[in-house]
Amino acid sequence: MPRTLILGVVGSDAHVVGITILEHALSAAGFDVVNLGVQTSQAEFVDAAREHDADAVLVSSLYGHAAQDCAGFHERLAGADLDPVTYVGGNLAVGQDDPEATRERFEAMGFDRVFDAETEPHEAVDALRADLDVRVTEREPIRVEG
Ligand code: B12
Repeated sequence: MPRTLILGVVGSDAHVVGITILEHALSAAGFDVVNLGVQTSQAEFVDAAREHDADAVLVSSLYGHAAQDCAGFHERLAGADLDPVTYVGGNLAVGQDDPEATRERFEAMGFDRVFDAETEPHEAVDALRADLDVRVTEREPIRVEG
């Protein structure tokens, strides 16, 4: 069964390039990706997670206001009786922040994993495969008869 992911940029943030690249990488890796695009509200993430019975919700934020935009997000998911794996990634704080402090802050908010702006798409793919217990099967070599 393919795993279903909800992906979007939260709040008023309009940076679209990162999630577009992530969408392609995750789809190519075999996930069903619902890309909500930019300027997505918490309510839209939660509605999509419910509608698609999502296994994971991936929140992106680049403009530095992720903490405000994500406040209460997990309470909202719990209120809808949903408990997907949640990731947040991008440029999560304003300016030159301490990456470790930022990670701890977002983990304390309930995110299962926190990714910085240096994240390569394959890192998200690897983390999801581990967290969602996706087994990658080697393809059988193509045999040519005769
Ligand atoms: C292009 C750009 C814009 C464009 C966006 C065009 C568009 N529609 O996408 C425009 C000009 C509109 C813009 C506007 C603004 N921008 Co701008 N922008 C950038 C810029 C130069 C590149 C972003 C980008 O496309 N990167 C390429 C992609 C591939 O990388 P990425 O977005 O980082 O995504 C990767 C990773 O972060 C990660 N990732 C991202 N999200 C997630 C989520 C998960 C779950 C995971 C696993 C991984 C992950 O994976 C992605 C793929 O590898 C960055 C600086 C920079 N070099 O990053 C500033 C930058 C993000 N912008 C910034 C700012 C401040 C703004 C504005 C607020 C400026 C202003 N005062 O108006 C506005 C905000 C407008 C808005 N409402 O969003 C700041 C943010 C500062 C901060 N966080 O402290 C930056 C860092 C520039 C800077 N150094 O100051 N911006």
